[in-house]
Amino acid sequence: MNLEKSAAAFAAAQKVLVGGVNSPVRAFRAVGGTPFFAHHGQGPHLYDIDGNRYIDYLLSWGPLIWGHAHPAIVEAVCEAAARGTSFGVPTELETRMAELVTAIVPSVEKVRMVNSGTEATMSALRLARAYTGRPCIVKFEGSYHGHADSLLVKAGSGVATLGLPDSPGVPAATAQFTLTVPYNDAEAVRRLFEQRGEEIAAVIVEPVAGNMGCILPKPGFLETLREVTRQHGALLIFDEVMTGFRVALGGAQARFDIDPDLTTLGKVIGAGLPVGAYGGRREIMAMVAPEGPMYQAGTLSGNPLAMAAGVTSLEMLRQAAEDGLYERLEQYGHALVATFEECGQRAGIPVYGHAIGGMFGLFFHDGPVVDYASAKACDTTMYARFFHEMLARGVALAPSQLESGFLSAVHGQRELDETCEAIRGAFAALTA
Ligand code: KE4
Repeated sequence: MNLEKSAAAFAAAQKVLVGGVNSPVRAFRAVGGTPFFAHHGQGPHLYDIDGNRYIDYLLSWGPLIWGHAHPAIVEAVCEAAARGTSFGVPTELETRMAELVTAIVPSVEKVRMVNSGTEATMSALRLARAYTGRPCIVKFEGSYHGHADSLLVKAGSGVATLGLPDSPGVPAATAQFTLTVPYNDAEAVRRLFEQRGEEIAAVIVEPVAGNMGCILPKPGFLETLREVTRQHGALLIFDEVMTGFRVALGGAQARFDIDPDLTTLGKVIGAGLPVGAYGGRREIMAMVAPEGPMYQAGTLSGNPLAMAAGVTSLEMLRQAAEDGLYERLEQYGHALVATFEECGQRAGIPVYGHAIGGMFGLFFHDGPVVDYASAKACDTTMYARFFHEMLARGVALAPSQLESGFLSAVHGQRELDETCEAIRGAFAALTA
């Protein structure tokens, strides 16, 4: 596979961009080799600057549930841009976005738009501390909620991929208020609350963990979080930046029938434009300025281009959900995982996988992956080899075992057949 232009581009990028990238996970450090540089995308395909075409399962790490350059989204963004790119005063597009979010995610009675998932989770934590008057938050080992100081404690995604200790620059005085427990360990959460419940403002959880590979909640795990937080007067925050509008139209909370107190969103609601949001029960959101005393702000929050893209994406999703989109996405994911597992077993290579809605996990691990400990036990060297064998066959997966794969509404039977053929070829190469 020819990657000459990407190699030259990466060399140039590294002279002026830290690590040659604007986000660490894009540097391919976990899988080695040179990251390919995107030239353009079209539907399920991503094209690099050397002219290679990939069936894309990275999809910008989740936002592109309508694939690349969907005509309706491109048209909406162009029309919005022609009217101006930002105003600094309210627009009706922001109201429309909020009406869609609150209609589709009923636990969110009021919402605030921000510009990234990090801003959303950072703001939700501040709000939980303001509302409860308590200092501590609980997160799960291996979960990633963006790079706010309080959340860079035993974090997943790039922090785990790069094997970083908890990031320098986060004062111990801050990190001490972040309590961590293993994902899916409901009893550990119950015990922690028995010991320190009166200090805990909130539990923040990825209801389907997507940042240590894709890991499903065990039966009863989310229900226990809801019961224990309510019992101790703490808030339950569902970080649905990745799962929102992806594992079901109403997100994981609809899928698992849990009502969190606060929800954070991002990715899909911007369809590739910078966006985030946090929202929840009316009386909690009333704490946020200008209604209440908790301050949070943003020059470009509710930006008209991001709102135009997001409103178009959500309105199309509402219709597509009625036509069985999420069931189709999950069937596609299950078929992809089944081929992966069949090939692994036939090759004598331990593999494990699963799919839920429009996301999936492929693990080089013997048996279920249920938490950070089992995710870290995966054969990351084998994953790296698999990643490159798939890339050479025109399929782009996440460049790390500790990330998830994503599907779009425009991945069809042809893409599935080509992907399964590539999986068979990759395993043949792994055992050659
Ligand atoms: P951003 O600040 O990157 O928009 O969102 C942070 C975030 C919050 N919550 C969850 C559950 C997330 O998955 C993320 C970001 N996800 C990573 C992918 N694992 C973004 C990719 C990157 O860091 O470049």
